Amino acid sequence: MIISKAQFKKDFQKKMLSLYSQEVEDSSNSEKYFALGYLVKDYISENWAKTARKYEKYGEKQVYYFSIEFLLGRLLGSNLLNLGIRNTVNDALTEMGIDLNDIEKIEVDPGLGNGGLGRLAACFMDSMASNGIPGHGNGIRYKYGLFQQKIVGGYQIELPENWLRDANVWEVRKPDHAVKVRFYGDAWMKPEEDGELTPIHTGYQEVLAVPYDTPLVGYENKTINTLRLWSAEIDSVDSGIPAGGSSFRNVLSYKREIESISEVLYPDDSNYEGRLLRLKQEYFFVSAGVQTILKQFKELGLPLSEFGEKVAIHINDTHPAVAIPELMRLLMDEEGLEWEEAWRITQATMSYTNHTIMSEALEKWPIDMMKQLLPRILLIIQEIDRRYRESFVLSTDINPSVIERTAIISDGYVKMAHLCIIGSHSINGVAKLHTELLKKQELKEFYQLYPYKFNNKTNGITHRRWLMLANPELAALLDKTIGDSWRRNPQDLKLLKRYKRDDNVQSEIQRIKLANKTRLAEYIKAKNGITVDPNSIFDIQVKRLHAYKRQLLNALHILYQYIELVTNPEFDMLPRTYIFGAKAAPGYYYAKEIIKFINALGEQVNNDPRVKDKIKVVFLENYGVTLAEMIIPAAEVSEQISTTTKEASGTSNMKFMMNGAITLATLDGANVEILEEVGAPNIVIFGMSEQEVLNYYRNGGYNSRELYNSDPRIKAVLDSLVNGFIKDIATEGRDIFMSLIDYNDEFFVLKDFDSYLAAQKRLEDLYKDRFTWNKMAIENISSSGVFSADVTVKQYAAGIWDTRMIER
Ligand code: F58
Repeated sequence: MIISKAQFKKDFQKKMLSLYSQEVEDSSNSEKYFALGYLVKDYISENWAKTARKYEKYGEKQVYYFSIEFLLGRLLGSNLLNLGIRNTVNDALTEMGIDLNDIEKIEVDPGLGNGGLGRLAACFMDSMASNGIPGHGNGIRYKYGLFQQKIVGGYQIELPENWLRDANVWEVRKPDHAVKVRFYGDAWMKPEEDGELTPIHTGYQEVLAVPYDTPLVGYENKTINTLRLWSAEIDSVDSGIPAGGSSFRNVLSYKREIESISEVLYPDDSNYEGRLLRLKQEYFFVSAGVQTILKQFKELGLPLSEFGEKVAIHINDTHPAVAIPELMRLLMDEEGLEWEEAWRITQATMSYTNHTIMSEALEKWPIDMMKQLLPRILLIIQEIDRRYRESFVLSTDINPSVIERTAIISDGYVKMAHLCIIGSHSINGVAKLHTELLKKQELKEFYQLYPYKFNNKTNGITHRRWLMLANPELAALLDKTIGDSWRRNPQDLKLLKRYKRDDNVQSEIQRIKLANKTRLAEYIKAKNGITVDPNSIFDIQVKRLHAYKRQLLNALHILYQYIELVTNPEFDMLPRTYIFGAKAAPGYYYAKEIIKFINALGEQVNNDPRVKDKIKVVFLENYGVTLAEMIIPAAEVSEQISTTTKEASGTSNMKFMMNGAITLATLDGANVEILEEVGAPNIVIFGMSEQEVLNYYRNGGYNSRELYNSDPRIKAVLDSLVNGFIKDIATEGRDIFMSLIDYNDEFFVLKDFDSYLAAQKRLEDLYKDRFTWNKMAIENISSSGVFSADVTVKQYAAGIWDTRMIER
């Protein structure tokens, strides 16, 4: 979009007047944010409506990305950027004496996700719109996002994240598009006189699903797609009112029960009620979404048999898996199709991405719970399962035990990944290694049955948020050095390779990194009261806290250096600042203990004069998208140290690389492909190989106690967890010690310790030679283009969804 500064100023002043009846000069920053936000939304709306009309006119196939999480991050900056008016607006505001950065800071970062999975969905939304792919999101408008994390006395405290307290300028409530979702009741197949069976569902409770639409703005291409998030509301007092009648008290508690469906992200799943609520959430947004998609399709006037040619529904992890039986239900119960035709359409429509091989994360629902909550859906799943089993009756080469293991229903549970694989035409992993592991380990039997369904789509990130917005100085340097084609074609970043030895570019890269580090150092000082030296190495690990991600390995290495510093006069090291950011799931006790350990370690190291500022340990509270935008551009070392085979892909590894950090990594997830792209001299690899890890797991692990007894470094480090050397971790130190020794170190922290130490040393040696280090940084930036989500979504569009790009 093109707009002059003068026009913008006029529009802005007018908006301020109409919203607050006051002049811009008299307004607060918050008022300026809302005025600017609503104005930008006005700018967006024309093309939003036009995009929908254009899709309709050309009969474009639509993709609907179903995800229980969307971690969008703040939208003012990215919308201005993608509209192509950020510079104009910035200049105009500067002339009015207003700093755009101060205004952007007012926006609440909507934390509607846990981590990589939710953020991936958001990156894909940005990339689909930016590449003219007709792709929309479908999810839940949680009233409370992921908890706000506070660190008190070193412990994680969870506070509610009331992100909707002030208005959300981007969303549009569409009550006229509300739909009803049915829960509970009884369902059965009633035999008719003609021998047919009719599905009956009675005594259900109806919940109103009200959509809130958020525009997804494409980068300078006029495409505006839609993210539709559903909110649960009470329909009418007499629909499904519980026994006890409609007294005021009953209505109130009924209302509360209904609204709880879209109240919190990831309810506590340690009890039955919490798990039931999670299943309710899943069916709620899925049913609302599928109903709406079918209704819109019918408005096209095409036969239902063409549904799968006009609609793709993507199931992001198993949380939206009930989309499969739900589409079957609508096609059969509402549209009167036969099973076979409904099944053909459903399979053609659905595709599924797997994000983990951690078996505890593979969803399964007790049959009884599903029968209680979703009786009609269970009947359909049972029929899918029955037909699946039956399809093997005549085949002699399939072992019955394979059928039992791959069936959807067994051992009293409904296995959602199995439902996804059987009910979709495509299943993909999120990095090459991950997909290979699915094929040869976790889903091996399915792969043998349906090899043609399996494919890989390595994750990607949007370079617009993670480079253009997060690191404007680096973006400007790139424009100056290689032109700005990388903005539209991120793979053009490779043009930078030519400059890896260029003194000027090298020193600019170093200067920009220092500026970003200084900015982060100021934030750390303000938030944590810790003084860190921007000239020390900034070594960063930010991600969900999980044992397999091995924040513990990082912390134990710091502890090792600390012990050396205070006991070994010979020991020398470059000054380093270790920065952590991580939330632990509220019920994940061990992860919380590791947070406490890191904080206790920091408290002691940061205040021990013997350390002479060689080490600083910082735990930044409440890690999320906005914080990541400041942290990642300041990183020099990117810690990607998960136990090999456990991290499906990782995506922060790509963000760090794009911002010139050097990756310290195991050969896990997408790290393997980062190595392939950047080349061995430009990354530091350590740790066990995939084969070694798999062999150990097959043979029941290794003997960690032996290692403890034979490696004095490990012994010193572990002993200091339990002998009072690190203060204030009596319980945590003991538990961590036990997890590593008595419970045999499930994630090979000690097994990889030696190799990790050696890698850390190599890294330090590389850093000493600034020419080499800067060259490595440049190689990383210039090799990062293939990890743009633009590349990834185009692969999804061509290989899975069969959609066209209508622009570019
Ligand atoms: C992540 N999964 C993977 N799950 O761990 C990561 O390797 C991958 O890069 C990313 O997906 C994108 O593919 C992930 O973030 C969750 O957040 C779960 C959501 C459901 C509740 C438990 C956490």
